Amino acid sequence: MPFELPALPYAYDALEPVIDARTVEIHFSKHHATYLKNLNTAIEKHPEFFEWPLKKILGSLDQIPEDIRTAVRNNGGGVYNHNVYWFCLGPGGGGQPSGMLLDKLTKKFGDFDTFKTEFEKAGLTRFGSGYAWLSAKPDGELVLHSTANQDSPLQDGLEPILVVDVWEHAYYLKYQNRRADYLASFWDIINWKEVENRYSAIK
Ligand code: MN3
Repeated sequence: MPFELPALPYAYDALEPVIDARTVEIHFSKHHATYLKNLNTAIEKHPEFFEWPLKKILGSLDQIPEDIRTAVRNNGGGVYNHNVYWFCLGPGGGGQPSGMLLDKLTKKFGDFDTFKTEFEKAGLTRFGSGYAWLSAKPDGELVLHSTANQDSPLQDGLEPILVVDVWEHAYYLKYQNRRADYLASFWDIINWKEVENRYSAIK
């Protein structure tokens, strides 16, 4: 069975005014959908990998046949990374996490505002296209990092908790070259409940 995209869990205009409806529509229905189409086209050459969960594929790229490995890395990452992105966001978001995640963030960064500053810096300093992530090691330790292009934390054995897409297609219609403004506004649409659930699930 080919891979499929989950339905976007809200309307295209639900992230306004932080992300405009047109950007969400193009990002989801064109960019994200194209990664999916290209992933399926690549896997069709070795259809036994349709049996593997996408997470397993991205965490074991060395087991993927060489003739499709780069296509799977780029397009499989493109599918998976955007899945995380869309589900970390939502209308009525913002504020800050609670419980164990807030506790761990405070231990790691000193306070929540310092974490925000460091996360924005990771997004701002990712040269070219990519993502900034809050990920977790298998033991729960939080890791702040960024990846290039469509590379995924799964390739490094990390579990993604929160992500911001800093490809220009994620923000250019509204923010043009002002990636810093996009990153500063991003906090208002984070669905912390979902992010907390992602973190709890690794335990
Ligand atoms: Mn994108």
